[in-house]
Amino acid sequence: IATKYLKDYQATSYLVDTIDLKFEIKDTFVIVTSKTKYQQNGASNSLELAGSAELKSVIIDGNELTDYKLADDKLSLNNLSANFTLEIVTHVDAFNNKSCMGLYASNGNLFTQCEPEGFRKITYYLDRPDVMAKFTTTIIGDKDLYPVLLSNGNKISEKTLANNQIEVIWEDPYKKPSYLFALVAGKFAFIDDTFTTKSGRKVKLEVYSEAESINQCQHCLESLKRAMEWDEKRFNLEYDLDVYMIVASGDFNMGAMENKGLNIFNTKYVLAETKTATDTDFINVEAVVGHEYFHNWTGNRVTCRDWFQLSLKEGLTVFRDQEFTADLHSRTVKRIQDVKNLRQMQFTEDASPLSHPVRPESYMEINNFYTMTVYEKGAEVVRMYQTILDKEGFNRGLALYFERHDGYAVTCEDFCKAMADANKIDLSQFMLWYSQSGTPHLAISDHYNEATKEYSITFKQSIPNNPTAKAMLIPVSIGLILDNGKNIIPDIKNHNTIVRDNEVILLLNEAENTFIFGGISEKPTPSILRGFSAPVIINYAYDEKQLYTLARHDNDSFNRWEALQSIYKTEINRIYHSESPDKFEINQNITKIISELLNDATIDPALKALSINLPAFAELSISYPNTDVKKLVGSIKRLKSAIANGLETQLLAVYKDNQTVSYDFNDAGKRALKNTLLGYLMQGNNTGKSIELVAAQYKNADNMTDKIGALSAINDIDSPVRHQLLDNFAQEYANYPLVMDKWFSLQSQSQLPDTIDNVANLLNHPSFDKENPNKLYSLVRAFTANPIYFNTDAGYNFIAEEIIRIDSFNPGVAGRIANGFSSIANYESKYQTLVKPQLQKIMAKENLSRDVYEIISKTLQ
Ligand code: DPP
Ligand code: ZN
Repeated sequence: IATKYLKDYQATSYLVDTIDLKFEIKDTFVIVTSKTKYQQNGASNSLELAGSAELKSVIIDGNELTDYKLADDKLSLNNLSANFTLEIVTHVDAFNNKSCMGLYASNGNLFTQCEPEGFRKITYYLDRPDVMAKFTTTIIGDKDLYPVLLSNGNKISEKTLANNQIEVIWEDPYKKPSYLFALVAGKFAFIDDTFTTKSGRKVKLEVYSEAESINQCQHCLESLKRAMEWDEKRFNLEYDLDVYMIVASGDFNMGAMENKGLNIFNTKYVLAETKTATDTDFINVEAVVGHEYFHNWTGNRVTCRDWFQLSLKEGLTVFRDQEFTADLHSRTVKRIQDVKNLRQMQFTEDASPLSHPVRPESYMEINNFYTMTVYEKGAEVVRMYQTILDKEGFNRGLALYFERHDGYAVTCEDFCKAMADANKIDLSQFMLWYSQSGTPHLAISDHYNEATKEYSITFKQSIPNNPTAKAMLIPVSIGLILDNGKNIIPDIKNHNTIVRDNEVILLLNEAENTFIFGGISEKPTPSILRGFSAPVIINYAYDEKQLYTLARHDNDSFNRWEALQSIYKTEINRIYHSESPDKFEINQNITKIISELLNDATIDPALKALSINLPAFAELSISYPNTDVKKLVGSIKRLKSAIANGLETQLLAVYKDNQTVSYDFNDAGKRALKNTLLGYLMQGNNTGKSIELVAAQYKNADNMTDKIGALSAINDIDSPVRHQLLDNFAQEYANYPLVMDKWFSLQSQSQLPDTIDNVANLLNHPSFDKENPNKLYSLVRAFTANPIYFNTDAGYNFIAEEIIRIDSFNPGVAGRIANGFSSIANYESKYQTLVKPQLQKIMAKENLSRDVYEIISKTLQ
């Protein structure tokens, strides 16, 4: 299997002006005719087109070609003129396509997914992002089976043909790469609205879904309007077509797809209604709708030169959607959630054999690089530009980026250069964030000089799993706090610093940097990396008193949360390394500060919930080399139980205080706190009483958040109530596939000993669908995040067998599940010994996909 390299990039020998596509939907297949105008670009007169559909004919300038070369999914054409029109006919086996890539059927409707390389499953073309063309699409289908026929751009004609056929023509006036092409055909209901842009363009907004779920689409439509308004206000970016369509598909590999004017979404990110969706689902729908909408500028109007540059659009667009959520809801809560997610998912990826730079230098299968690193670390990289340049400077850079590159396919350097030029600064060292893999660590030491009243702090940067890495430009936001809790804005003596409003940002740029602050009356406590100003791990030897000072007095709300996390981590570490963990007695300062926090009426309940949430296994495991999985899971659990027992009365009182009478979305914070507390109570000694609480909450719940909260709380408890509630839930929601996904997920996460058998049996549950991506993610992939039961012989075997099964029809999903094996490299060696034969078994599968081959072979190294 060949590896592709960034350094080998070459422009194509021809470029495309226009492509006219015609789709004739037949009973068992689809005939696709593409008419493409090519023009020479350079000296070569040969052309290689990517494709894997059944090729029926090739016509150049009206003459049928018979001696073409077709091999390895490539059509080679030679001795071409400088300009020519190529007509290609293919037959696409859409109805048997289970890969959810290219043109495929889902529940009788047809959808496309072309990013990154699905277009080649439809026709033969220069299927790469730097070839941009104007698309016109004609769709012909049976009026009863396919009353709705959609494609990109504006609809220019619709007519009825003979034999109950309809023909619809769409024209997209904007040049685009093939990965943004989309087609939808089938039976749908829709809801609509309009949005008038700030320059007065009236845009039709339409959300399509199957008729039975159309009443769950309103939140999606409202979210779209909020996104359009926000992008105008925050970034001065306006929508550019007459219509914006979103169509929901129940079979979809990813979250959603930003096809020009015609987004196709996983139902998971469209449907949201209080009875069936949690508060988190509501926020996620809004965020993903925002994300895909924001791609219209960052991705579509300006796209990527090649797939190595994927983060150019994804990192930037994730940053934009994070800001959208932060502006509409709580900024601190959003930041904490994003950082938790980054630490659990991206730091672990970057500490694993699959570690790669934000801009990878090579790949076998680009589908494997839609990763946490490209997306989430990429978003942190974009956020650092804003931290260094300030919002105004960042917006100037973004404006210059669009001014220079609108309508083009560009690189991460082009983005960096726009930021640098618009602000007249040199950002060349910053580019290392795109090329160096691994999470930087900062070893920090400090010194206070009583005589001079100077405080100095020294940072040594390194990337442990990337020892040859060069020193990077790292913005570290810092504050100093005195023993009385006073936050001071220090008088800084170095050049490499930014002082703005209440913020001091130190710009680290060497292997070791020292910063000196003058006029400090006593040895202060440093509040380092405020707001998580860079995606790094800091090591500073805080003593206990300092952590409590930060947790109580830091002006930066993120770092108050962070200090509590450090307090919990210290305690978990004490349990983990204790000779007799059974005799563990909790440090009373912990229960005291949690008690204070819960009593503090000035703190938002959502933030309280996050503040008492302990760090997750995945996040902690990377700081325990050769992790003893059971011991670490047990240590976290022990701390949780100790908190529950130490504060039982108060937890119960606060639980009751946060119950709400009738559902209001704005009470989401209260629900989050209440459900977190229920989880705690369930881990305490008074199980009988807690089970009653769970049962009552489940019974009285008028929303999905509280039902799931009750089920999660009891999910690890071996009680008949757990079974009753799960059964009840399965009956009530049998007809709601997305709700059943939650049910499958809960069971695959359970810490009860029958989990493996149960998960294996659930594959045959009537509500399960062995070919549906959401189902596979919710049961099979979710199981790889169950530390206790996945990391067993039976657990590894189950996942290996599933990967082999799924690889035969959907390599994209199989690859995503295969990612689950990568974290084992960091665990005790017995786990590696156990998993090895399973990985070898996968490698031995006949016709193993590139997707799985790449991931497993790298994991085995
Ligand atoms: N480009 C999509 C997204 O992240 C993924 N296919 O929005
Ligand atoms: Zn995206």
